[in-house]
Amino acid sequence: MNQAALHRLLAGETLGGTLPASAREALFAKRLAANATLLKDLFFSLYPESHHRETFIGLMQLLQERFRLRPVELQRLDLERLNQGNWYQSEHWVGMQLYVDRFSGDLKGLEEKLPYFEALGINFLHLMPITRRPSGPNDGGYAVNSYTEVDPAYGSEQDLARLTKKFRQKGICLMLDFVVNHTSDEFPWAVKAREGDPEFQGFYYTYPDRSIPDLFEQSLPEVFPETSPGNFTYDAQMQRWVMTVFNSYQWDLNYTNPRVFLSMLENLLALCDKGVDVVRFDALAFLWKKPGTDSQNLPEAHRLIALFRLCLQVVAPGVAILAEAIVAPHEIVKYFGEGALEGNECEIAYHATFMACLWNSVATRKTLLLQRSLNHMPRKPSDGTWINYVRCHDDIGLGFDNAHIAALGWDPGAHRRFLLDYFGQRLSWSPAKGAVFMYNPTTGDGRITGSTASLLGLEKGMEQGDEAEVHRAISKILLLYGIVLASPGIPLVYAGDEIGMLNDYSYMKDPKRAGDSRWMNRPLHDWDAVEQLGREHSPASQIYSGLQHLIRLRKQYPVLADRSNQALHPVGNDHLFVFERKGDTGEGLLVIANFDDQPQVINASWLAALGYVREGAYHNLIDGSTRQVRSGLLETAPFELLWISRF
Ligand code: OTU
Repeated sequence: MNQAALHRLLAGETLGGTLPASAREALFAKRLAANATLLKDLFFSLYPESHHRETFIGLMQLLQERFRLRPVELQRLDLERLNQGNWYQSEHWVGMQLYVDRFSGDLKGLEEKLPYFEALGINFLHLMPITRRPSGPNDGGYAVNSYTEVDPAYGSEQDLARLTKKFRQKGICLMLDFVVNHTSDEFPWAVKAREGDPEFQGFYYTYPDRSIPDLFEQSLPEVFPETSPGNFTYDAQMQRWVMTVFNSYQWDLNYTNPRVFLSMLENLLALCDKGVDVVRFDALAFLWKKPGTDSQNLPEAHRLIALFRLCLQVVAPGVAILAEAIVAPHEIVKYFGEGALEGNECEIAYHATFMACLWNSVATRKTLLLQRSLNHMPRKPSDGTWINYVRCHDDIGLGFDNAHIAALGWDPGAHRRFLLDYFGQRLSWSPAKGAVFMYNPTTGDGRITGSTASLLGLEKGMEQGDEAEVHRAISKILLLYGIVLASPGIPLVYAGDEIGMLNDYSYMKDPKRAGDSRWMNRPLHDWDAVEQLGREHSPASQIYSGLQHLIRLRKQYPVLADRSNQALHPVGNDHLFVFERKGDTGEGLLVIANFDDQPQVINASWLAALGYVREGAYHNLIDGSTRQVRSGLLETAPFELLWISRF
C-alpha cells in the first residue's frame, strides 16, 4: 500500500473515521519490519537471548497491542510528520517552559492563557510534570506516583484531552516529561517492594546490606550533595538499602531487569497516546548503573534509549524525544545517537553547553570560552536539533571543559570560583543576584540559581534605583534571548523571563521547598504585571515588547531554521560574539552581540566581503535602521544585539 492510499484511509473521510483492520495491520507490519533487526540486536545486547527470549516476544506483543490502541487522529499525525521530515527543525517554533500550577493554577487555567501565548508568538509548550506525585516533598513533580494520570490538583483527564486537542487545532506542540530514571517512593512498584515483594524489589536497586552500595559509592558522584548526600537510602520498612541518586524519595529504576524496560515502555506509549508531541527524557544520562563507573553516559544507557526510540518508531513515530542530558559537551552530542545508533536516539537535546557559556560571557564580558567551546564541540547529526535556552527551572551548571578554560590562560579552579562569586553575591561590584547551589567543598563544584532578570542585574538595579543598571539589565536579557532566537534549534523562553520576573524568595518559608534554591527561579506568574504591559514604560513592558518583536522577526527568516548552517566568526574583539546563518541559496543573516558595558567596534571590511555592508552602510533588522560604518569600523553600543541582513 502506498503512502497516499494510507493517508486517505487514515484520514477516514470515506470510512467514517474508522480504519480497516487490514490496513492497520499492514502498517504495523511495515514499521516493525523496518526496525526489527536493530530492535532485536539492541534488546538482546542488554538482555541476553539465552535468558530473555520470552520477554522479547512479550515486547513484540506489547508493541502490537499499543499500536492498536493508538488513537486514529494521532496515527494520522504520525504519518504527516513522517512525510514532512524533520518537522522540529523549522524556524517557526518558539517554545515556552512553565509549571502549570505556578503559571495558571491548573490545566483549565492554562487553556485560558492561549491568547497570551499567541500574542507572544509561542507555539511549543513544555509543561513541567503534571502527573500524580507525593503530597510531601516531590521535587516539583519529578518524583512521580504515576506516569500517565493527571494530578487532581492540575485537573482531570478530560481537561488534558481537551487541552491537547486545542493545541493540535492551533498547531501548538506539546512537550511533557517522562521521568524515566526514577519513581517516587510512593509509586505502586515501590509500595509493593516495601511490602516485601521480591519481584518489585527487583524493579529498583535494593540491597540487604551496605556491601554493594559501598562499592557503588566509590565511584558515584553526588547530584544533590547538600540536601541528599550519598546515593543510597535505607528503607526501614523494607529493611533494605535502595539506590536514590537524586533525592532520597526518588528511587532509581533498575533497567538491568527487562521487566522494568517493558513496564516503562508501556507507560511511555500510554503517555504518547494522550497527544504529546515531544517527550522529555528526564535525567537520561543516569539510566544504566555499573559499579566501578560514575554510572552516567554508559554505552548501555545509549542502547536503552535507542530501544525506546525504535519502539516509538513502530507505534508512535511522530513523537520526538528530547534528551535532558546536562553532561559534558562531548557526551551531550552522543544522545543524538552515534555510529550504528545515529538517528536512533533523541531528535532533540538541550544545548546546555551553549547556555552555560552564555552565562560565562556575561560574567567575564568576553566570548572566548563560548567560541572555543562551540568550536570544539563534536557536530550534531544533521537530523537532530537543539533546544536553545537562557534559563530553565533548574540550576546553571558550569558545563564547560577545564581544558578550554586553561587554554585561554585562566586557572580552571579559580575561574569557576569567580563565576560562583560573581553570580552568588560575593562580589560587591557584580550586578548579579543569584545563589550558589549544591556547593561541594570536596570537589569545589557548585552550580548557580536565580532568575534571568536577577542574575543580569535587574533586581539590584531596581532596589538601588539605579536607572543605568536597569537599562543594562534589560539590554542583557534581550541580548541573550536574541542570540538564542537566531541560533540553530528551538528557542525556549522560560516563563516569567518575558516580563523580567525577579527571584522569588518565598520558598525559604515553605518546608517542602526550603533548602532547594532552584525554587528562587520558579515564581508564581505575575499576571498583574502582564495586565500593565504596554501601559507604562516599565522594565517588564520593554522586555516583553523587545522579546515579542524578536520572536516575530525570527519567524520571518527561513535562514534561521536548523537546516541552514551556522558559522562562528572570530573577529578579533574578545567582547563580541559574531555568527552567521547561511542558507543554500545565498540567504544570510549576521548576528553581532556585544557582551561589554562599553561600545565595541569591528573592522567592517570583511563584513562587506560577506555581503552585509555595502557602500559603507548596513541594515539592522532589529530596529529597522540603516546605519553607517565610520572610519571602516562598525560600532556596537554596550550589550547591543544586531541582526544584519545581507544585501
Ligand atoms: C532533572 O535535572 C530535572 O530537570 C530536575 O528538575 C530534577 O530535580 C532532576 O532531574 C531529578 O528528576 O540534577 O539539578 O543531567 O543535571 O538531570 C538538575 C543531570 C538535575 C542533571 C539533571 C537534573
